Amino acid sequence: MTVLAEHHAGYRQISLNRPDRLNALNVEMHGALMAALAEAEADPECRAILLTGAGRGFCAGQDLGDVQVGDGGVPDLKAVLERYNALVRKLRAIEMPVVCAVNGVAAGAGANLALACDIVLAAKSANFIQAFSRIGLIPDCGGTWFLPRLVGAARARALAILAEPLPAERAAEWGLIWQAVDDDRLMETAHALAARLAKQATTGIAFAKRAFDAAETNTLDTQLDLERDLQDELGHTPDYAEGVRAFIEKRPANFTGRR
Ligand code: LHQ
Repeated sequence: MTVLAEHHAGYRQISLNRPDRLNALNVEMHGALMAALAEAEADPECRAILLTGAGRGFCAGQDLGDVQVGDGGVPDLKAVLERYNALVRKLRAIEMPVVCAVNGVAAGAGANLALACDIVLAAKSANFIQAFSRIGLIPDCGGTWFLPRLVGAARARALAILAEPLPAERAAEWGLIWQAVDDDRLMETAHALAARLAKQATTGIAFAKRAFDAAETNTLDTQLDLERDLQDELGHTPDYAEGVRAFIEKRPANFTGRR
C-alpha cells in the first residue's frame, strides 16, 4: 500500500508510504493519494485531513526511477505533471482543512505538495529542498506560484536556483510554513490540530480557502463582492446560527460542518 488512510474521530490521516524511497511519488502512489482524498471528501464524517509521510522522510518528490529519460527516449514530463497538477488542484479545492505534518525531508514536488496544504507543520529536523534545479528543471507542483507569495521574490528565486535545504525553523521564520515543532511532538501536535479543526465550522474554513485562492487574481472590488456572497451563504448555515447562539449563551459551540 503506497498510501495509508487511518480514520480518526472527524478526520483522516493520509500517509505517503514508500519509506525506502523517502516516499517519492510514482504512478501508483499518485492514484492511491487521489483515491484517498476522494474517499475523505465523500465521507460526511470526515471534516479535516492530516497528510504526512511514513518513515524518515515526508516526500522526495517525483520518483526519478519512474520517469523515462535519456537513451534516445523522449521523456513525457507533461503526462507526469498532469498528475501533480491534479493533486495540487484537489488539495486546494477540497472543502475541508488539510494539515500537513512534514516529518522529514520534503524535496522537489514533495516540498510543494506540502505548500499546497492549508496549515503546514514540520519537524525541526525536516528540510525543504527545491531540488528541481539540480536536475535541470524548474519548481513545479505550484512551486513558482507558492514560493514568491509565501516568502517573497528574493528568497523564492534563491531557493529555486540554489536548491539548498531550508531547515524547518527557518522555513517557519520566513513564513513558508506555519510552525516548526520538536520532532518527538510533531505527530501529537498535528493530531491535536486536525481534531480541533474537525470540530470547527468547517464549511467556513472551506469558503476561506476558496476566497484566499480567488484573491490571488481578483481586484479588491471583486474580492469584496466575493466575500459578501460567501458570507451570505455561510449566514444560512446551521454553524453560523450555532456560533452566534453559543456566543450569546457563553458556552462552547457545537459545530457540525453541515450546509
Ligand atoms: C529516491 C528519490 C527520488 C527515487 C530519494 N526518486 N528514489 C516532475 C515531473 C517529472 C519529472 C521530474 O520531476 C518532477 C518533480 C520533482 O519532484 S523533481 C525533483 C525530484 N526529487 C529530487 O530530485 C530529490 C532526489 N532526492 C534527493 O536529493 C535526496 O534523496 C534527498 C535530499 C531528498 C534526501 O537525501 P538523503 O537523506 O541522503 O537520502 P538518500 O538520498 O540516501 O535517499 C534514500 C533512498 O531513497 C535512496 O535509495 P537507496 O536505494 O540508495 O537507499 C534514494 O535513491 C531514494 N530516493 N529520493 N526522488
